[in-house]
Amino acid sequence: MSAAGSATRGPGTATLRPAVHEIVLVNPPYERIAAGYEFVRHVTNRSPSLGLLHLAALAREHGYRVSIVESDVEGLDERAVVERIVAKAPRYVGITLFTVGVWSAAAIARGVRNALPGATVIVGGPHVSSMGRETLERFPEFDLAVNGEGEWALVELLRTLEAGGDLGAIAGLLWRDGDAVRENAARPIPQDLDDLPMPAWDLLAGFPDAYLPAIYDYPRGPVATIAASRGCPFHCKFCDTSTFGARVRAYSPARVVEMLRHLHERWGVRHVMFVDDLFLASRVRVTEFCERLIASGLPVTWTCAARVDTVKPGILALMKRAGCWEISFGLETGSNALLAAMDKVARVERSEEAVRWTHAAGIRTKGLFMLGYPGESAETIRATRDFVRRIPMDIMNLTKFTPYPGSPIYVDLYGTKIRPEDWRRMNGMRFVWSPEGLSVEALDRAYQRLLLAFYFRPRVVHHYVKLTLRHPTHLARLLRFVAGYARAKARSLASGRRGLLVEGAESLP
Ligand code: B12
Ligand code: SF4
Repeated sequence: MSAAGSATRGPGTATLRPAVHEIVLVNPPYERIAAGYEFVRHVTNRSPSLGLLHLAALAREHGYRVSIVESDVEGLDERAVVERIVAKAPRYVGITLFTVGVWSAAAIARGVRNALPGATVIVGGPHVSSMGRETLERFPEFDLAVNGEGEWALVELLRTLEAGGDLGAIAGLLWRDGDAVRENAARPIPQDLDDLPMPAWDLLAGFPDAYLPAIYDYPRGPVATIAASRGCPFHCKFCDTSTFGARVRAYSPARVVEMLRHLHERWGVRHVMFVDDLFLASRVRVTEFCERLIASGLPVTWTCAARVDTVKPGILALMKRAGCWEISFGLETGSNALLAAMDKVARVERSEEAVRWTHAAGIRTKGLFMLGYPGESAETIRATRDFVRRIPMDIMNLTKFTPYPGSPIYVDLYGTKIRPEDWRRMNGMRFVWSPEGLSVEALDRAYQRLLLAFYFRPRVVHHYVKLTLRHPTHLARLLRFVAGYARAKARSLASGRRGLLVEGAESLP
């Protein structure tokens, strides 16, 4: 099948190609902050899509003109994103897809297609890696989809499109052949990450200041993210590992330090968040990284995520010396029965030991928990509450259990049945499913109570007061949040409304 026949449409194509080599990469809007609650933005996470930064860097290196639209950070809704794209009249539009963003991405693609019938819309990202075929079948707005890691696939695809070559020959591609969706063989997994250029941070509007993580999740800005490795060999049942697969591959420690140096010297970055699934997959690599970072003298702190069974006092002490500020652990629950049901290897006792060791090393700990996993009950919720109150953890992150496509539990719960109507609700902040014996309402109440049980204690409050005073950036964000809340409250009182929600605000099913 030739590229010209399948991926481009309409007779007007040739005249609507003012910039043949331009691609606009889009992180669609995800935030569904109801009108009236906009002040919440002052404290939420504004990290960019690292995937788009990687794609942009390699495409640029191959001669394409690339721009990036970070919708939420730039405050753009779907209509504004379409206007931004149309103004550039690109030949290609690439959209990154999380499950929760599919509908929004489809609305953007529709708008682009209407205004620029010659443009080709390509999608990729975690949702495509698990639901590529279903997504193309359901959303005719998307022309092409790339499965898995996208850097080399995108460059090959753009070249093939321009040469009118054979789409059937591009590994990892899903494409349309008349009414049928064809899925090519998977791409060999790239082994050497050092081959990749540095992420194209210079293409982000307002980088680095506009891209702060959530309040209290970093000591001081500016902040940037890096994925120093890809892949995870474990199979926790709630986790979608379809993009990077089971084999862990990593940048060399020297290259990671080079990235930190670039971020610090070029952009003044003072804190880096490593977003690897398993930063501590290799103790040898992390040891070398820490030693190199210490030797470099760079004044940069960092955070990472680790499994509880990969930390030991020795490596923690070294990480602390190298500037590690916080480690996130997937603790999930205080119930061993639930940990077993999730196919987690570690048990509560090991989690507790890891948190204590990390705390003793002087590194903050963030516990990632979920509520509502199959098997959750009043008893397991109590066990989690007791657990979070007894361990010396600093931040508790509680998500509402969501069976993401691509995770083994999705198949257990839904079989092979696709539930696209749930996709747009899958942001980890809504229960789209509840275990037997517990209603969504009961889970919502338990959710509030668990967070209060952890945070409203003298030790934790004292910790946050200290943190706020030591790092005034948080104080500034907090004050903007409080001022925004006060303004919203005053407006709602003045208009005779009882709540902050502005009428007509979007509500999801
Ligand atoms: C950092 C991170 C975040 C950050 C930044 C998100 C972002 N926009 O990138 C924050 C904290 C904001 C976040 C939030 C959420 N996240 Co998150 N996040 C991650 C994490 C840990 C790393 C992502 C990353 O940077 N990877 C490295 C880069 C290089 O990879 P990448 O972005 O996937 O891009 C590559 C490919 O996907 C592909 N690609 C991507 N886009 C495109 C586009 C085109 C056109 C092409 C051709 C290719 C392509 O090529 C890229 C380069 O190889 C992943 C876990 C993981 N292993 O990926 C979870 C993960 C992506 N998150 C997940 C989820 C569920 C969420 C939330 C919905 C809920 C939650 N858990 O908090 C929210 C809300 C989403 C949102 N955007 O607001 C799931 C996604 C599952 C799904 N099917 O949707 C993941 C996979 C975790 C998991 N294992 O379950 N997340
Ligand atoms: S939760 Fe962490 S350890 Fe488990 S499969 Fe996902 S990335 Fe790997």
